[in-house]
Amino acid sequence: MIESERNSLGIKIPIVYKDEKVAAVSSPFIPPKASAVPEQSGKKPDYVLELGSEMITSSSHSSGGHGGHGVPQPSAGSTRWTINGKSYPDTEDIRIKVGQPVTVRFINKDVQPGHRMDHPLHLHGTKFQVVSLNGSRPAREMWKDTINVPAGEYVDVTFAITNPGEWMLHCHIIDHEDGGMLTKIIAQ
Ligand SMILES: [Cu+2]
Repeated sequence: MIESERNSLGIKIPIVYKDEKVAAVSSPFIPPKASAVPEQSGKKPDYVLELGSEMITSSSHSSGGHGGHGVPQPSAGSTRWTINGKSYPDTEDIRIKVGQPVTVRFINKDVQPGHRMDHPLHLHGTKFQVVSLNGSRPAREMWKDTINVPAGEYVDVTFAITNPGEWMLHCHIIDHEDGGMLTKIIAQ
């Protein structure tokens, strides 16, 4: 920002330098209270979602047809991105009860030679606790709404949805999302 713009906004920040030694002070950061979902670490997942992809051939394209959903059909030679082998809108909904904690495992099986792909999974409507990275508990309590699932690895997350409705769960890479790596979580 140039000086005149700064003046027009009325911003004045005086910076005074002093040639003095200042004693080190401890950080005012206070770690938040633990809010882990109880009994989730080490629990078997309620849902397992395998992430993958598949090259669309002209035959798979012509046989696929789910027109009427308003979803643009991918063309032959492009990639279909999948959850448990299916692309949205054919992916299976996850139906859960409002307020009930569920654990979902994302397994990234997108490991074909020359096509290893990470998938950053993003959940709408709530945050989730990361309870396992490849079967190991994270070193600290970890809450996110997006978690990268590296090729060949798996991640378990636990969440409870407090607002009823349909919430999207999808890869945050737009091509992957548009190509079908999306499902709905229906909380009732
Ligand atoms: Cu992806």
